[in-house]
Amino acid sequence: MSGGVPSVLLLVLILLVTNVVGSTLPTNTGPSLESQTSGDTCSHIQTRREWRTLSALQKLDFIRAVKCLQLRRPKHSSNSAVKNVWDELIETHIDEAHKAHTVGQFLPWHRNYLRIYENLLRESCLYFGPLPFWDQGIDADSLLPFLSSPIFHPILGFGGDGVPGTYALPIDPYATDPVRSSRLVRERYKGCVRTGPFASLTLHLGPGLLVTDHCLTRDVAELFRPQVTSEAWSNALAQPTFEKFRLKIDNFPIFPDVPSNFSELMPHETGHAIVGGDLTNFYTSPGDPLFYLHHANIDRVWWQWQQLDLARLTDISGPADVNNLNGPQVALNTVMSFGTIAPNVTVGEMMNTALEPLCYSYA
Ligand SMILES: *[C@@H]1O[C@H](CO)[C@@H](O)[C@H](O)[C@H]1NC(C)=O
Ligand SMILES: *[C@@H]1O[C@H](CO)[C@@H](O)[C@H](O)[C@H]1NC(C)=O
Ligand SMILES: [Cu+2]
Repeated sequence: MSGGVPSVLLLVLILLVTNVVGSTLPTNTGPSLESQTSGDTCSHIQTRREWRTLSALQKLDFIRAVKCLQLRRPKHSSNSAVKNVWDELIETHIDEAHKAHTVGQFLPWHRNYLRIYENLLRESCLYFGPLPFWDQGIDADSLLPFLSSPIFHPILGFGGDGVPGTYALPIDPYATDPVRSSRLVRERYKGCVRTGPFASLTLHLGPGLLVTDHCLTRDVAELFRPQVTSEAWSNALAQPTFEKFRLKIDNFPIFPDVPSNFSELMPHETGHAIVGGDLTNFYTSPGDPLFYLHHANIDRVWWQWQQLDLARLTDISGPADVNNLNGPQVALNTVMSFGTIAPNVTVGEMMNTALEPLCYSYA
């Protein structure tokens, strides 16, 4: 290893320099998100990988790029609280939250949200490695505590738990208002993350609909381990229809039915719940960089389920409107929106990852 150290240091230096130089450039310098026609064959397929299969250099380069996004100016947001493109991604998730959860377009919406994120990493921060996912089943199946997972590593991961006593959750003046509530699960904001690359991250939106400058918070919890074991994910994969599949992945409780007993939660919510803090918030969960690794895993399981029978590449269902769960169903031509950060797409464009505009698979 000793012979490799100087070149490792050199590469880290180059990465740091590109980061600093790059941060003075305008945000959108790369090719347009929409340069290809949906449904076209891909000229290149990117493979997404589990975090622990990345090399140390790939991990460091990914973390560099994530930190770079936290310095890039917003693309089009006119909200003065939005200081950078990281905040603008969060703003998009806040604004679209009611149209993207507990509904049939939950999986396709998040598939495009990940694509937007990946494109930003590539175009604005020159990250060309694999988009990583976090297979929580590996950690949940093991006998070790979650905090010993490589995902929480202080250098080659995303830092550790919240530190008690370092964060005071603000009061939500609308806590019981079904529309304006920030949906804060108060006992899950243990404290600020004080280790790792995001120890000094300042989030400018949230938690929830509150607008406060705050640290990244967590409260890593073992309690929900059984709901993210590989068995829990396999149970979803065994479902015969999209309708059954999506309900085995995500069955987000409708406000105000936030359960005190989380044992009924599905793997999607549980992935949020095991990390705690910002990641538990309905609106502002993308403040924690782990959001994207968790959602890439959800997307991977949908991809796996689709691979089992190619007829599933057009199987979509579920209510289109969270306020009318017995109303119209989502369809391939349902349009989904992404705030100021990217153009609309249809559900149909998000079905086959082997075609434009997606062009990826999972290892
Ligand atoms: C939560 O619910 C499950 C089953 O519904 C039950 O087995 C468990 O004891 C409950 N836990 C608590 C803390 O109430
Ligand atoms: C995007 O879709 C939304 C509906 O989800 C619609 O209100 C909006 O006008 C669309 N925007 C564009 C530019 O087509
Ligand atoms: Cu979401």
